[in-house]
Amino acid sequence: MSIKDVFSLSEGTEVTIRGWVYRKRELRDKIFLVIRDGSGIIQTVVDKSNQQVAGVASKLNIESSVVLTGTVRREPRAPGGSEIHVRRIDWYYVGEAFPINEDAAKADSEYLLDVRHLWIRSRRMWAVLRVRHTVFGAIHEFFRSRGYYEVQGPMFVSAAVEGGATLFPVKYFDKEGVYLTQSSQFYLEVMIYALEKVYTIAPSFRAEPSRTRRHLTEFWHAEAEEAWLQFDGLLNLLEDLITHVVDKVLEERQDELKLLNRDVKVLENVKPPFYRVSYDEAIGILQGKGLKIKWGDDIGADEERVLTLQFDKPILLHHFPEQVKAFYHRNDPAKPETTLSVDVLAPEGYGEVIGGGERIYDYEELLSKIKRFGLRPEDYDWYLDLRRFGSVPHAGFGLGIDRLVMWICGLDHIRDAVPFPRDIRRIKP
Ligand code: NSS
Repeated sequence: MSIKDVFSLSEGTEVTIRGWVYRKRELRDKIFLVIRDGSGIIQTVVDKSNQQVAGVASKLNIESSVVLTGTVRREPRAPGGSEIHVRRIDWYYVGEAFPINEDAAKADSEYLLDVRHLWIRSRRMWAVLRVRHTVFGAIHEFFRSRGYYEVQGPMFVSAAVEGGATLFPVKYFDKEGVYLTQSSQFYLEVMIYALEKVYTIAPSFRAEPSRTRRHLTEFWHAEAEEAWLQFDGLLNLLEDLITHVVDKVLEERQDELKLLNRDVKVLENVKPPFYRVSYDEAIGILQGKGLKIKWGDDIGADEERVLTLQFDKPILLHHFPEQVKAFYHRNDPAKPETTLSVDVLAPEGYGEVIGGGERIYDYEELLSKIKRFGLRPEDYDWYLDLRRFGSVPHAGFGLGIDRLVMWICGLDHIRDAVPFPRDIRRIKP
């Protein structure tokens, strides 16, 4: 049975559990084995008077696998208030001495990345993976309950969505100009003409040349696109999505957040409305804080950090200047030097987790912006086609799921939000 279910059983019940040795302590007359499985951990006790069982127990290493049978005892000093008195060890695999000591390991994050295939078994990774599971589920649930269709775009593509600098070229038979996708957005824009409201959860790839706390070369991207959706509707949608995901994690993952030492107060505060701050206002706030930034500059990680520390909830930062946002963003007719764009910034210094906005739907407007940005219209021929046949106003966004998990779990580095992080130096394990 699952370890987590043992705690609700009454004293004396016989149980069989399967798992791995998490801690081991040997006294004169007893051996304590803390056993973990996918659901949790429990203390078990082997009495040395049972020589056969004690003989096996003393051979077991940290991370040896074991199936054991025993009786449940209430024990206030044991974690969770119950322990198992072992009667039999039904099966075991001793293996070699485990190379990671959890406490010592915390000091060396590069080493932990080298042995990520083993570090996955740590309580920390266990907790993060379970939060991640809930986050992915909550995103699907949110979109499906609101009538969005799940769709899939290709990963091999022929043009940039987010600028050429971070495109990954792929060797694709004898073809030139094949890349890994930076975003499924353009394909989602295609699919709204069949389904109106669509979303996808897929990897996106960016050739990020530097290692930062919040960039990976491969990340998980939740993207949505909706016909007829306009800017205000988009802002409301983003608030609702983030709120739903955070609520779900608070509902299902209290134990995991505690294990990660996450202060949940900030998460409990995540309710609409979020703060709506225009780019112009943000520049004013940042200048007031003494930062050297002027209108037209991009707002990077450092500026986002300063900004988010002023607020106790996520920020919807909107109306970026044309030059800091990709070409497909629709310029605001009321203020054409700016775009109908929005980034969602997570509080506590975390910063951008979502980028989105209204798209240009007019053919001539898109063509002239592609040219103004120095791009080649022929690279975007099918994307332009969408504006030739029954184009509609529409909007959408992309959510970096790993960044969201990083913030929800309160992690220092995005690498710890992902089971197998990929960055410029790391492609293994
Ligand atoms: O570049 S974005 O801001 N926007 C897009 O890709 C749009 N084409 C999405 C859309 O509208 N459908 O990326 C969106 C989010 C961003 O806010 C981050 O949270 C995340 O994707 N992102 C990343 N996460 C991890 N690592 C890297 N390198 C990364 N780049 C973006």
